[in-house]
Amino acid sequence: MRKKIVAGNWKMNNDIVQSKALIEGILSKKPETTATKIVIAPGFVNLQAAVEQTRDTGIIVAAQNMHQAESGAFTGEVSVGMLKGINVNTVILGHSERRQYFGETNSILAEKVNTALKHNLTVIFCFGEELAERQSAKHFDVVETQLREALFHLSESDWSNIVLAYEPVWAIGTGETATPEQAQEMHAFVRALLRNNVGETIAGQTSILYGGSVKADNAREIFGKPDVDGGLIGGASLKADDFLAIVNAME
Ligand code: G2H
Repeated sequence: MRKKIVAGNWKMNNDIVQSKALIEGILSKKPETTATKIVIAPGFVNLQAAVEQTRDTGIIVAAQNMHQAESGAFTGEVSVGMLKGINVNTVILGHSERRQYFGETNSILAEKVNTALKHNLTVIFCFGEELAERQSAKHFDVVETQLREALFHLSESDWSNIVLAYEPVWAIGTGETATPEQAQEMHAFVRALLRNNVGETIAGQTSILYGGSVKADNAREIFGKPDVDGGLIGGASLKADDFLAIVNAME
């Protein structure tokens, strides 16, 4: 059975006061038990407080990035050991904003994934095509290259710590969402890629999330598709009610 996951990527939003208030809002209204794993990804400086605030609640706290080196002269960066030291065991890697604004390539991401897995982190790995690539019908090739270059060297056991998140760049923060059919088509393509390149077991077990302008009013239809196992939510994860409505849409 694949895990159902709804993850909130807060991006560069929420200071410590806002972060605590948002978590409080989520905790006060979240269903007691849920089949869906709830993940939140606050900014680095708010992670430790978030881990403490969510202890024993079932909510998983993730980082939005980490450096590929284990330590060293990389001013301003955050290492895997720093995350592990505060009990952050999940990291988002490869978000299109990291690729676009911070020059993260598939090969850098392969290194980041290796470092994260070496230290037993779970990786939420983002990928997705840009608008021009979809318009020129290159989206399947682009996605295949992103996955092949960053992930297809992994062993079968490594894959148990990988969650995939398909985020078409043209749908991120734009208000434009892929149709449920477009999401399903790409998720099915990715699952077939996994089947052919990694194996049937991994293809059947790997959760593939959709991300890109998911909102309370479109989540149910997208999540209803057979190869969509949840969502990576940006803007709509910044209000507890909106985020929880999306979690409920997964149930
Ligand atoms: C895509 C998504 C979360 P938004 O980046 O990763 O953001 O839901 O705001 O499009």
